[in-house]
Amino acid sequence: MENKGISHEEVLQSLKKFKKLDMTHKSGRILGSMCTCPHPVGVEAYKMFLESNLGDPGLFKGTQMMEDEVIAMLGELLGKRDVLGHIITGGTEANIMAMRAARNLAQQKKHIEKPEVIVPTSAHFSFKKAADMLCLKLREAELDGNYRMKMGSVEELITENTVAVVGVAGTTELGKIDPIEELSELCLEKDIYLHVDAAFGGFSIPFLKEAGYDFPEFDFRLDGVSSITIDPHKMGLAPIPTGGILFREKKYLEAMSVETPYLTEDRQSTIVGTRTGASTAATWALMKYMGRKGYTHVARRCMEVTGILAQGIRESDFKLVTEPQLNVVAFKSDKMSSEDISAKLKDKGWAVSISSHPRAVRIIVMPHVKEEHVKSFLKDLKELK
Ligand code: 0PR
Repeated sequence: MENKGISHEEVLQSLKKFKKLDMTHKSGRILGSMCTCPHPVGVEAYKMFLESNLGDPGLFKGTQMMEDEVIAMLGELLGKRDVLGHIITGGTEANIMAMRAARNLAQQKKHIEKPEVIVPTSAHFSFKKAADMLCLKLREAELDGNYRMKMGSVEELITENTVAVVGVAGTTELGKIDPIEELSELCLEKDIYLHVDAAFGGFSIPFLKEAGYDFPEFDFRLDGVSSITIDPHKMGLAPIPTGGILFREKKYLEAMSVETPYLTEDRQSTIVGTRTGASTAATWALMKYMGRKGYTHVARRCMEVTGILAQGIRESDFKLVTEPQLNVVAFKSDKMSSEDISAKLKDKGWAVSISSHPRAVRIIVMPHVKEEHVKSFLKDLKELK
């Protein structure tokens, strides 16, 4: 750092140089991301609350009121208005919080030497971080032919050390929805905590159901579901970082709360201490502004563009690895590896990603990916040699 600062103008000039190196969602070229262009209404709300800290909520009573309202709105969307929870940094933090609550609650009932958590092999890698931090053993349940958690495999993995089962509603790699109804019944019968990771699907499945799409139940309408991750910074159009964690009852938050001397609240359950209120403001503003109708329109449009992309793949030399259930399309080729396809597409300016189970090129049709982008992408894809 220099002794004397540079001028405002010079700072801006330099920032623009960095910015030029970044890709933008708006270009339609980012095809492997679960984030998207943040909606301007959310950005405006975010900017208004930059100094608000939900880590000390007594100082920011308005923001706290908004968080309470957002949690109730999210709960209502997911089948139970009187849930408890927080707006946090994203799906990773939400999943860590859920695993921490599950472990602590189980430990309150009886001492478990090495607590275990059952996740599908398709679970997001945030569960590996959670397991490492919380000293949990991850046990991976197999998937069926449709890449959904196999119930028989879950049942086989349950032991007296199982503290939680995780199901995913909108898997990271293929956008699949695990059989949450069956998981809920099983977990109720065995008295095991069930967490649903709907980081991706939470802001689209309920709206698509309203629009007539056929999806199974996956939320608090199922009595066995204890907690749900839902990320406003994915299909909710909120700026990064904005995640959500919801719990069915207060006891889950209490199981991991610590005393917070000298703050305006007595106890805190979140992992992050100083916590931005801007994410809460953005989510509040967007849910009010978009309404069910607005989000239904966005989710339905993504599915329509997904349909166009999937049809284009079917008509090409490439093969879909599975029929899309949400707005994720994965495909491969008999002639080229997925790495080669990705590298060649990169040369043409497209940023796709590669899934690992199975190895395939993976595209997430987020709201910034429009029909014209998909058509131009398919043209480039068909010309690959
Ligand atoms: N749960 C699920 C089902 C997810 O898909 C993700 C992230 C998480 C939890 C973790 O959420 P955070 O990343 O908010 O902590 N899924 C994407 C992924 O890992 C995130 C992503 C977003 C990746 C944008 C790339 C990108 O450009 O693929």
